Formats: sequence, structure tokens, C-alpha cells
Amino acid sequence: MIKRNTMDNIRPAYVIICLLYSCSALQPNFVLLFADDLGFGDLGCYGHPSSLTPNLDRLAAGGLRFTDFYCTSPVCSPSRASLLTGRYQTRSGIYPGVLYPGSRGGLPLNETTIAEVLKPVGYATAAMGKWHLGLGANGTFLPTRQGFDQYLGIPYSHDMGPCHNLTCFPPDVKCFGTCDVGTVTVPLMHNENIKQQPADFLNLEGAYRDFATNFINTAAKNKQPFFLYYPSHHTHYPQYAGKEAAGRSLRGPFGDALLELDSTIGNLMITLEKTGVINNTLVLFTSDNGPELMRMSRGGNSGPLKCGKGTTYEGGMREPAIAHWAGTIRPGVTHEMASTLDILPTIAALAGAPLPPVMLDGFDMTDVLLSRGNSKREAMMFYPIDPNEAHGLFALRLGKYKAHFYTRGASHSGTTPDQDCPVYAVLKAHDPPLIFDLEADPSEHYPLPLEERPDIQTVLERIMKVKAQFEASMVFGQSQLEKGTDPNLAPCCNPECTPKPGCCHC
Ligand code: CSN
Ligand code: MG
Repeated sequence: MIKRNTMDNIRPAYVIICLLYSCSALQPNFVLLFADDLGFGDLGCYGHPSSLTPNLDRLAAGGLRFTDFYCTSPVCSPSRASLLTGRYQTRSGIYPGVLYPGSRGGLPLNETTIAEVLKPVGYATAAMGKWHLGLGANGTFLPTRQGFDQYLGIPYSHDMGPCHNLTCFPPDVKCFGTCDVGTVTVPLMHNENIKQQPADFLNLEGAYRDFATNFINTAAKNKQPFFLYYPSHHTHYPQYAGKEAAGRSLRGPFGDALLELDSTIGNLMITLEKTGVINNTLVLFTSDNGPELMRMSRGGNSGPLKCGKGTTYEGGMREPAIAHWAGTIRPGVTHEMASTLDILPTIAALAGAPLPPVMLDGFDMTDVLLSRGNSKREAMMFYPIDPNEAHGLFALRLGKYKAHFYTRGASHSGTTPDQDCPVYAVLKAHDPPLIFDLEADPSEHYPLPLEERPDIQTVLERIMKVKAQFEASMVFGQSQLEKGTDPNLAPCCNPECTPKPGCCHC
């Protein structure tokens, strides 16, 4: 196994000070912002020429911007499972693929989420936006069962419902492309109740804004430390934007959706300032997986990285990431390797909370954030959307080198000129693995010639050792997706109505 951190995660100074004084005066607030299908190249501050992201650009200018930050899966649900648990999705069983409205499974309740780490040490917790870690019978897997005091949002992807109800601005213009038919319209849930079905997308961002403002105001007034998790639906397909953002970007519907997300983030920052908690709040921003290149000009952009969503190339899994903490994090750029896996241990350390007593895959990155120290993370593991024990890892990054043991294109990465990205680039085993130097060649264009490079052979030996150690430590959890779906579990605001799903409309 790669380096582990245990008790050293809890900063002794915090613990002692917590005992002597009141904990909450020292415990920082956490705002965790998670974009959907946003690529490495999509933000202005990551070089996109026509995106308008003034608030995210400001966050980056006043915070720490990561160049080498990874999610754990090139699709949504597994990536979210890892973010909230600090563990690879294979452990929690969130594979293969993603959860659907009627899925029987969800993030197992015995997994410990960031919210469940923070609640026992006094935090108020709230989630708003796209959950995508299951609903189950009677809301078994909703955020309110996973440590969040409150939830407002859509519990899965918003293309998982009939598209004719997902109209863009102006209201009579239908979205481009198709969504799922034969399932219930997309609901907006408040805690465990359906508030709207179908959800009103044109006013959704405003509802989140109000929910967040209310949550922060209340916590600040009560002098209670808080954790706000905002996994946005933006910029997942089909893009939507309310009237303040629609038509306002230079980049079409994708740019408008991104601009709307950016505005909400700007609004959140103003609320943090107004309530006087900005200097005591760590704001983290990243994305769940790479861009949907199959949407062509309406999809995201992975910038210089290869391919996108659904693949284990860099474009599928390296993400923009920003950490902002006014007066505490020195602004700049870091090339240290970090991951969504590292957020739970970092938050636990800063809050003085004990770590869950399970095998964690994350490392405390407070040194990277607070003193620009070295990352404890030496390696990053790349699992495909359908991991299994027989294939194991598709790729592994160790230091600046990445080895691909298997490569495969994905439907979500279709349409680009690179023939390795689309779905018809079938599974290919590489023995010896393809090896790239990601610092010299971040685009994974030029595999290193192993036979001519004894130094790279030595690197490969180290990589194989780390892989073997890691895989020996990996216990696959029971697959939650293989439990299948039951249409009766899909959320319906009018549960006794017939015929479903059409009558689930309130
Ligand atoms: S995802 O996007 O949920 O953000 O990963 O909306 O992998 O088959 C992915 N998929 C629908 C989706 C289907 C989605 C899939
Ligand atoms: Mg996604």
C-alpha cells in the first residue's frame, strides 16, 4: 500500500486548543464545490479563451490552483463516492457505471462521508445539487441519511428523465439532443420530499442561492462551524441557464451554464464576506470527471489533455481544482499531486475530527494548502468505469510517470480527431505498459521507448511494485450497481398514481 496517514492527521495543536477553549471558534467552515463533467481546459483561469468565469478566476487568483489534481473515476457516481468517503469506489461498491433513478443500490450507509466526519465535532451540514449516490426505497441513500442536515437538489443526472421538460432559455426552446424517455421527470427534492416534479430548471440556480444563503446566515448567526457541499448540475448535458446567464457568455449553451455556476459561486463568496466568516472558510472547487466530448461544441474541453469522460487518459480524470482560504492560503499555483480522495482527511485534520476507522486512500494535504509543502501523495490509481478484479488498474501514475496497462475509448469521448478516444477504440492490453512522462508530455502523445531507456525500466519496476502492493490492499465491495433497477423506486410525487411514469407530475 502507498503511504498511509493515521493519527498524524489530527493536528495536535487543534486538539489541545479544542480542549482548553471552545472548539467552534477555531474550526474552519468548509464549502465544497463540485462541477459536473467540467474539463481541465474549461475555466478561464485554466486557459479557456471564451469561457466567462470571473468568480472562479478570482477564486484562483486569491487561492491555490492545482495543475495535477485527480478525481477517481471518469464517470459521476463513483467519483462522488470517492470524494465523500476518501476511498476508491471499488471499496464502497459504486461500480460499474452510474446510478439511475430506479437503482436499488446506493452509497452503503456504513461508509463514512465527510458530513459524517464533521457532525460529531459540531458542524452544521448541508448539501445542494446533484447527489447521484442513490435514493433507494424510502430515501434510504439520500444525503439526509449520509450526514447532511439538509438537502435541496436533484438526486441524479438531469438527463435521466424526459428531455421535453428540460427547456432552456427562452422557455419555449427545447434542449439540444435527447435525454432518457420512459422514466419519471426529474424531481427537485427538499430533504426526503419531492418539492417539484419536473424541476424548474430556469429558477433552479436561484433556489440553490437562497438555500445556501439561508444555511450560511443561520450557521454564522449561531456561531456554528458549517460544511456546505454543492455538487452542481452544471456543466452536465443538457445545458441550461436562467435568464441572468442565458445568452450572456461567448461560448453558447455550455458557456452560459458555466457562467451560471460561476455566478452562484460569486454569490456564495459575497455571502461568506457579508456574514464575516470568509477568513475562517476553506472553499474547495473541482469537478467529478472529464468533459463529454461526444457533445461536440456543447461539451466541455480537456485543454491539452488526452480524451475526456469515460476514459482513463488524463482528460478523463485530471481536473481543475482551486483551494481558497482568505488570509490563510497563500495565492499561487501548485504542481503537487492531489486528489478528491485527499479532501476527507484534510477536512478532518482541519476540523480536529477523527478519521473513520477504515482503509482510506486519501492523504492529509494541509501542508500543501497551508505551507506549500510536498504532497504525501506519490501515486494515483486509475480504474475504468467498470472495474473488476481480473483486470485491476487500467493505469497508475507514480511521480511524473504514468503507466497504462489497458486503454480504451468511450462513447462519452467520441467525436474528437484523436482515434484513441471514441468508443470504437476497443480495450487494448499493454504489456509492457505504455509509459508517459506527464511533465514533459501531459498530452500522453509519446510513449517512452522502454528498450532504449534503462532508467525508465527502473521506473517501471517501481510502478509494478506500487501496483502490486495497492492491488493486494484492495478489497472490492459488493457492487451496488449490479443490484439493478426497479422502476417503482424512481421518485414520484404522486406515488399512487397510474399510469407511471407519466403521472408523476405535480
Ligand atoms: S454522469 O453522466 O452521471 O455525470 O456520469 O448522465 O455513464 O452511462 C453517464 N453513463 C447518463 C451520465 C449515463 C449520464 C451515463
Ligand atoms: Mg459527471
